Amino acid sequence: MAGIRLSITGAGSNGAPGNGNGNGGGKPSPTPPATSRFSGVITLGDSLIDAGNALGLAEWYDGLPFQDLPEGAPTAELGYFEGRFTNCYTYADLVTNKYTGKPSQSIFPYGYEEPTFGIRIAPFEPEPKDNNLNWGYGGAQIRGGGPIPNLYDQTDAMRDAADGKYDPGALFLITMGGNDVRELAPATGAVTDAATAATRLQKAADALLGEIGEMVARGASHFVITGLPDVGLIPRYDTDFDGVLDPTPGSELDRARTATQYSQILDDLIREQVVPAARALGAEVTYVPLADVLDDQGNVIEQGALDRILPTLADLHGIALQDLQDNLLQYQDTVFFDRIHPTAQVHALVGSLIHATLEGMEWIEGRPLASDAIDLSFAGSIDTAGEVDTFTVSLRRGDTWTFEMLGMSTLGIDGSLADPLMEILDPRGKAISEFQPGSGEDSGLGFDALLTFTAGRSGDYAIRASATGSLTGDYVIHGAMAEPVAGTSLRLFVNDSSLLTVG
Ligand SMILES: [Ca+2]
Ligand SMILES: [Ca+2]
Ligand SMILES: [Ca+2]
Repeated sequence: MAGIRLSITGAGSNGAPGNGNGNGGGKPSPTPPATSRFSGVITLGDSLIDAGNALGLAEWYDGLPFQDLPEGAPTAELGYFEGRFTNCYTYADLVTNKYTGKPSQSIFPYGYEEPTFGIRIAPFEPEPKDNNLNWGYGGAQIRGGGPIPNLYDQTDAMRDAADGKYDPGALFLITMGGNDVRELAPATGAVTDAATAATRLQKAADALLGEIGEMVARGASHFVITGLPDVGLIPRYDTDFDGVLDPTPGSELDRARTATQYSQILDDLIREQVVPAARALGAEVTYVPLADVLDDQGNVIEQGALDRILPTLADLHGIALQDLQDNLLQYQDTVFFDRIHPTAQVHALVGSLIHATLEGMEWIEGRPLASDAIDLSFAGSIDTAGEVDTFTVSLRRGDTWTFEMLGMSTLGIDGSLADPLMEILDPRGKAISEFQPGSGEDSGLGFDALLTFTAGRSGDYAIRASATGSLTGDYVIHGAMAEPVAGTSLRLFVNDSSLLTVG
């Protein structure tokens, strides 16, 4: 921005009055949030939320070819992140981290029963007792069989670990059903006819309600249930990789449309039957649709999470929204990490929507600062849980500044911090609490932070950059002054561990 004179006067600690945290950095003290609505977050489901169970299972099977697992094994060699079916944390991890200060934690091999004989493979494994357990497996169905634990198997193991009693203060997050649909409308192999599929999907919905009912009877009282994704959108339906769903009868387009139709049937059953019935049992249930909710005429009556984040993805990738919506298969890399699963960026964006919905807060998606508006930028990294990086800027009273701390939600780069946290101390060392509307730790895109405030006095302000919970990763901070004022000067102090660029 023209008219701003920057002078970088040094690095390291500074003499700002009342600011004893000038050089920040390197104090690992991850703490759960001081006030959390939930005492824990327990996850059940499939590859969208798996935190490493399917990978553990694939490695245990050893001789079993990985392709026998419906999803394939999410190994690090293929770019998957710590057993997730994506390149960083999932939305379940990020919601769990909000409430417990930790991402979701896999439980394999606890409770896993070898399917041929029904014998537990790790009978002496201690019962996991943490408040962030994840029982989900990639490839899992609500009702299906096979070597992958379905919902019954997952709840059986969970019940054993909890000695039959669930924490009434915990949140139970459930994402399931996509694989039940995929089995009925696979990309290759026999497609199940509509009447049979309807019966099977009704049984899946009934099974889901049955398990939730048992969980409620055992003390569970808070649930967040995601609707089904539109399974027909997954690029795998383009089996010949030509970027087009071939329209010949019975071929790719037919299968994808059938998968969309079956997804919608199960989604409707969950929303219209399972959720109200669970509420009638006394449970507090938050339902977050992933795909659009349609009426009988096919009109959208509620946008699903994917449609709500597509404008962001379109903006970030410089694609017209309509073009992206109409040609998702061609632009699949904007949404999908592999040919089935979303990117970690999509997970972060969706996670922030789920979190805002749970909190009953407005979901604020402030766009990043335009590059020509940025007056200064820092890049840094939270390398250990609990680390805080501090940057000091000298501001003049009356000037209005926006600072944004960007991570996975905006940058979408492997290794990006998935939930940045930023605090600003005034020249007296007091945390600023008065920000303009639209400011907050998650007010940027997804979980990225965006704070706009007017400097109440002239002097050195400390920007304290950290992560929510125990996350680590890379970030950038940008600052922009609302209106250029001739003659404004700005001093920057940066701790040694960070890079500084001034633009
Ligand atoms: Ca094709
Ligand atoms: Ca946001
Ligand atoms: Ca945040």
